Amino acid sequence: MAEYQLYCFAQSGNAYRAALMLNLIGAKWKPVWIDFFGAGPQRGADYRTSVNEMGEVPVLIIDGKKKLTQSSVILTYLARHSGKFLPQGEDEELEALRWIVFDNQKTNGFLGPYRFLKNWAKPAPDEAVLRFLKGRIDGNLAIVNKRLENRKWMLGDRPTIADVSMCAYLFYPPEEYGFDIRKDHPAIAAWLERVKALPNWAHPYDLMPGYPFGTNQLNGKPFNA
Ligand SMILES: N[C@@H](CCC(=O)N[C@@H](CS)C(=O)NCC(=O)O)C(=O)O
Repeated sequence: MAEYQLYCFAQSGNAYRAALMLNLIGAKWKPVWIDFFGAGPQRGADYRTSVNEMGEVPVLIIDGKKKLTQSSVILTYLARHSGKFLPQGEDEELEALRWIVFDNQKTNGFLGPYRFLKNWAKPAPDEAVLRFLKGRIDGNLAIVNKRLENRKWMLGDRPTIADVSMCAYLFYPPEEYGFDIRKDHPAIAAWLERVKALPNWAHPYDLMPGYPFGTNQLNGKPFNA
């Protein structure tokens, strides 16, 4: 089986999609810690030339040769190559893509910036900005909750990459948001329990270095690259 390296950091839900998928398919992989909040290499010219021209994580390196970026692309590649969490047939593929795009833009696309502004942005954000984002988050999560009221998984009766993508920011602690997604959206809460029960599931802070904040530790334990 291929060996993988994943450029990531603990607080990144976008990177968590890839880290979780690697774990769920039982891949041999190692995180490469990006000091996103400190030195911020992703903003430098070097990173953009030699790692990712988009200046982002996640970046997946396959067997030291092939490189992929964008969590949706990484999930698609890993599903195709492992045969796991793979949507079957054109209709399911398109349906998975539809929810992954919705997720990237509307659910995690708002949750990510909201959580960043609330916890780490300097200077602190304007309350009106947070209120606007929270309104969008509530509306968009309600759409996902409704979808899950009569389905076990995003596409139906089997977990796929649409689930791995959608859960990206939802396992981070409620204290980091200042609201409890599970309490507000019961169908999402039940689905998150199903995701959590998948073999090899792990919390973002146990998969990617950078927690506690400001360290390169793996959830309080030394991390050896
Ligand atoms: N659509 C991308 C989003 C990736 C993304 O925005 N990653 C953030 C970290 S969570 C990043 O690297 N941002 C670069 C920066 O803000 O400097 C994906 O799904 O991979």
